[in-house]
Amino acid sequence: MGNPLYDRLLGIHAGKDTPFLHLPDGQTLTHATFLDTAARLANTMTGLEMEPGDRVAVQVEKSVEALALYAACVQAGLIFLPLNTGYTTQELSYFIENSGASLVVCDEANEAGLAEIVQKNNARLETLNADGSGSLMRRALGMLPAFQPAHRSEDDLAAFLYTSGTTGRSKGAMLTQANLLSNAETLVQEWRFTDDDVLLHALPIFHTHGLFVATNVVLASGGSMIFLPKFDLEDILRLMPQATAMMGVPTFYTRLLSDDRFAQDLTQDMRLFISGSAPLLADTHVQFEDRTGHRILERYGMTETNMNTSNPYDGERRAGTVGFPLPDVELKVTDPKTGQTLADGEIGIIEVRGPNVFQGYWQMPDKTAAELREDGFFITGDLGRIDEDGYVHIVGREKDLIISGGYNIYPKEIELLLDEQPGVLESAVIGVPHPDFGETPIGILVPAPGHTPDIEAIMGAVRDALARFKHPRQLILLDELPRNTMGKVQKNILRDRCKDLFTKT
Ligand code: MLC
Ligand code: AMP
Repeated sequence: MGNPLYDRLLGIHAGKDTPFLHLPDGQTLTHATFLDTAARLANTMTGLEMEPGDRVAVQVEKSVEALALYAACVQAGLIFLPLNTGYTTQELSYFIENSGASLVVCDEANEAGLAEIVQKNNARLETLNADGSGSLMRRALGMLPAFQPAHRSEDDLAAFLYTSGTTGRSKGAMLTQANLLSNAETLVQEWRFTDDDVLLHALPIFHTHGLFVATNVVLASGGSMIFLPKFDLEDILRLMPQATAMMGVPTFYTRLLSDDRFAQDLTQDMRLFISGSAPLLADTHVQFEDRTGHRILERYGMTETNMNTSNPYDGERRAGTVGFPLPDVELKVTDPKTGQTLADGEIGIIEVRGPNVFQGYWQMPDKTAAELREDGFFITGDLGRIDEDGYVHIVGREKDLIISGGYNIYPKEIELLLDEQPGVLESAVIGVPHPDFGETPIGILVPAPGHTPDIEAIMGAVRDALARFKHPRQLILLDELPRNTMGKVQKNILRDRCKDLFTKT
């Protein structure tokens, strides 16, 4: 009997009074206390007749209990499905229905809105609030703080993470225990994490970065984390002297640099700053080194693959590159049309293969086949090249994707909504440079003949349907969209015209 993910990330800490979570109020929770909460939650869920392989959809604020819920799912063999707290009820309906989740956990404030859809899907609804209150923990407190982990193999699924697609439909990326475990253990080695490390954790825990990269690496190494509800500049400046490492999206670094109080004295006990999820501008890398003496280590990953590449810990961390493929990851650059491998230096699509690569999209064999080759290579949709020293450069994206502050936005999803608004003939959503979020979406609307679309009403429809981070920051009317001879909208022309909307000083 065994459960590798539990055994190697959680079980190794059983009964240990070593620190795991330092909270902003100064309180510290030990590994043992954390595992007690996880065991109580695992008992709660099995008591609710959840069985290994069942899905648990979770949309809750970041909290110790929310993290323990992930650990509980690992322990009980349940598939953890974390969801962005910004998603609207409309968006959640799709995830609940598509995943066939048997348990949905939400904040009490969203309970009424979700009740109908949960009932329609024969699921169960429990609540968990930011302060740990709610029906789930009420049940858990009456449970035993010990749980015999469910038997699981490395090939069993551990998590579904939904990621949008170019058609506008979200796809559930299926990740096994081996996918998560292999990557966490590789990263511990690559980034030299030990039980002396204290990670400043300000990322959300509903994505690969904050959940699997940050949390699993700390669990695998036996270190601890300063567990913050979100990125708050004041908290970060106050707590950095107590940390040894931080993982963040580029916005974390630009926000730190925008504050004069952020200087060398705050970073002298830090050994590592890691950036990923979106391109880090070479300029940010250089400014950061000038200010602190530290070179940010940039790495590259995806929901479907966990981490693929990393700049070296010891060697040169090269600005504007994402480093080398991780030791157990194969990476090639291929011709988008033929799929043939290109010579180093040539630009093409990045493909990756390794124990980190997911199993496919839940119940979407066609989409899986389109992106995951039979030989195991995953077609990332990122455009890149490998330079003469072996460093991987990401030079753009073949997929139509906008990354805002580390959150992915697929224009198609917004365009489908804009197209159906009164007075709109068609639309195009593009990403334009933004000083804080890196990129931000804007919408171009072509009015139907003889109509003037009501921009306020359209923004109202957007607000009802889509999470805040996906809202176009501006809607612009245009007589027609530029198209090439094949009739394809030339978004590059639109991007060029609008590139200074938010960055001109
Ligand atoms: C918040 N808002 C955003 C936003 N985050 N809008 C666009 N893009 C975002 N990323 C909204 C808020 O709802 C708010 O709306 C307004 O923008 C301003 O909020 P803020 O207070 O300035 O934002 P903040 O809460 O500080 O969040 C910004 C952030 C956060 C960058 C700190 O988004 C964040 O932690 N991002 C990390 C995302 C992440 O972990 N990605 C990893 C994906 S995994 P209003 O109503 O006030 O206007 C992956 C694989 C890999 O990509 O390689 O890692
Ligand atoms: P997600 O689907 O949210 O996991 O986002 C994955 C995408 O983020 C990748 O396909 C890349 O386009 C992008 N990404 C992640 N890390 C980096 C990085 N260091 N530089 C540039 N893009 C990145």
